Amino acid sequence: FGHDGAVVWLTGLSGSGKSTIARALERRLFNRGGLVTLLDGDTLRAGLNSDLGFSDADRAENNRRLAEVASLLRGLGHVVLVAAVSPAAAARARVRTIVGESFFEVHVSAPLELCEARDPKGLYAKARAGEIRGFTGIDAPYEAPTAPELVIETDKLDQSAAVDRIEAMLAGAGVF
Ligand code: GGZ
Repeated sequence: FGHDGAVVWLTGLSGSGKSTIARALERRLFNRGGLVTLLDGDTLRAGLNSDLGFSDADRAENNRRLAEVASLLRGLGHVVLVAAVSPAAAARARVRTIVGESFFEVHVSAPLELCEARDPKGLYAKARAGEIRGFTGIDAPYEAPTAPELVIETDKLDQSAAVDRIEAMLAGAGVF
């Protein structure tokens, strides 16, 4: 029935707009009758991934678990939206392998200065003050994707245009 499953993996800096875009896309696909699930890295850290911190190994494990859950749901026909910083190229390559088919990597991109100016949770300020160590973009690396299926520049596109682009990508691939 309906549509095939897919995994849309949104990667980008904290404050780049991943969660906002994912929530808007979730609503849009749901309103079109889609079976859609949002897995937000930050939210799942409260439960499934509550044993994990922000070391490279823990982030890789966090990303692996998100990919495994996304893959299960994709198999049930869901369009799964994953929003996670996922800063390491190697961890994202593993994620792509775990999911296999119908995987779409979307780089939600904005200049660090803009993410830092947005600072929705005040985390950049804490990182600058040295209260948080190993914060992505400040004193931990973000390895930008080299061959993502899509790049969304949130300093240039508003939320609705960003969601349009992702919908068009899925439509172009015959997913939904
Ligand atoms: C990056 C951190 C950190 C550190 C806490 N580095 O903007 P947010 O708040 O809501 O999203 C960030 C979230 C990152 O969790 P993920 O599971 O997406 O990350 S990863 O894929 O790297 O495992 C941020 C908050 O948690 N946060 N400390 N040190 N982001």
